[in-house]
Amino acid sequence: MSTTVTGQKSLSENVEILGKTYKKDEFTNVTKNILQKLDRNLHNQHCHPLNLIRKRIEMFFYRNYLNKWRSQIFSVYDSLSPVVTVEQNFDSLLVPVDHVCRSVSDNYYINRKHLLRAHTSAHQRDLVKSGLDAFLVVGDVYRRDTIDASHYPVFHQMEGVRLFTSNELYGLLGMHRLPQQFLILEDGGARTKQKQSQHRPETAKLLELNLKSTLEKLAYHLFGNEIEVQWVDAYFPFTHPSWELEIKFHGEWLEVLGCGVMEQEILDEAGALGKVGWAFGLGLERLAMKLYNIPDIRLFWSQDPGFLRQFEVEDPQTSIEFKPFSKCSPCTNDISFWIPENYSENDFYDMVRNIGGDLVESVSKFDEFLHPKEQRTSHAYRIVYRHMERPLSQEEVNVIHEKIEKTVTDKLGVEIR
Ligand code: FA5
Ligand code: MG
Repeated sequence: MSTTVTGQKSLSENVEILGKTYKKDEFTNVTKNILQKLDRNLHNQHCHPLNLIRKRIEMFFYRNYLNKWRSQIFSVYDSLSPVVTVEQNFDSLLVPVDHVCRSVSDNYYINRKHLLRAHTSAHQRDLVKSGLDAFLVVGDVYRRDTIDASHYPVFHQMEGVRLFTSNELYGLLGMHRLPQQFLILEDGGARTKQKQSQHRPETAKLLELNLKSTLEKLAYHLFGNEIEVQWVDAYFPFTHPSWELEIKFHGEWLEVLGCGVMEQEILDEAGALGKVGWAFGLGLERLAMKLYNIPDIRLFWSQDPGFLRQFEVEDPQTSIEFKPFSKCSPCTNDISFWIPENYSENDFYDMVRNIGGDLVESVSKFDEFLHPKEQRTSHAYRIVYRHMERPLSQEEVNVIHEKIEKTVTDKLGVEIR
């Protein structure tokens, strides 16, 4: 027997995920709690807010991007397996072998070859290879991240990719019948802050303008013209140049997507010779929080009818303002301990989430202290517990908190102060 999605613990060497068996190794760090999320498919659940918002976005791309025969150019993939190879998630996207984003402390590895995708970009290369020029991918993604109102270890992304031939791109300026190689510089010009070496400056600029205007129009389509947006320069190994889009949410800037001009090497590798393209990856929860005024990212996982019923509408374009169905007060408990040498903060966050489940609203480090004589370090964390649907008693919280103390002592080798 093996550890299955339903979580029966056993002694075996294998993990079974979505009907396939994987051999565990020293990389394996997927938890039962995380594997249970694979069955949920919130983005495909009728009338779930993540389903409504993805439909709104798809509608935007279907209506506004048509070919000369007036049929839509974008196609949508929403059921690709979240189990991907390290090659798909990182190598195919030119992520350097020693890049920190590959580490076991940031990802959910099934074994050294497989992991739960950390982003929908993991499918870019394969879909381009299959011959597509314009597509959207919707799916659940997994990251060992901090926990707060806008971060959760499982969330949903939508990836968008659009490729252009020379005529398609320069056609945007009304220029047609250009030679195909006009996009690409054969002699490889210089790579600068603004462009890749193979791209003409005009090619890079046109892609940037088309990408940014597409995403700004999408933001106005979702939120209306009053929305405040700003572009921030960014870095991704698979795009250059790259940007992030931020929107104002509750008075603060919230990053909602990353994007950029696709690295030509990826396109060439995928066989899209002579084409250039842009790509973006957006966070569906972040956009839905803004659109429906949902205050906490954990609410998306609620099965409470008080939550789900508010989104039962025929037409995804219907405007909905989420009304909190209860405001139960939180319980706050602190935990502090001396850390051992090989301590990883994300191991601690995972353990807290595993034991406390969705009762854990946030975990934050509020103190770090190096003992001058003993030369050892202590960390202090504040854990906020809150139930979304009913009040929690301090006794109930203490039981969980003590279990956390015991488990981190046993498993992480910390010493409670
Ligand atoms: C990426 O994941 C890139 N793959 C995006 C991309 C695609 C860039 C294509 C270029 C081309 P990033 O790690 O910034 O980038 O995540 C993208 C979005 O996912 C963020 O802007 C945010 O909206 C959302 N996001 C990231 N982490 C979390 C989290 N822990 N919880 C909820 N949403 C998150
Ligand atoms: Mg980012």
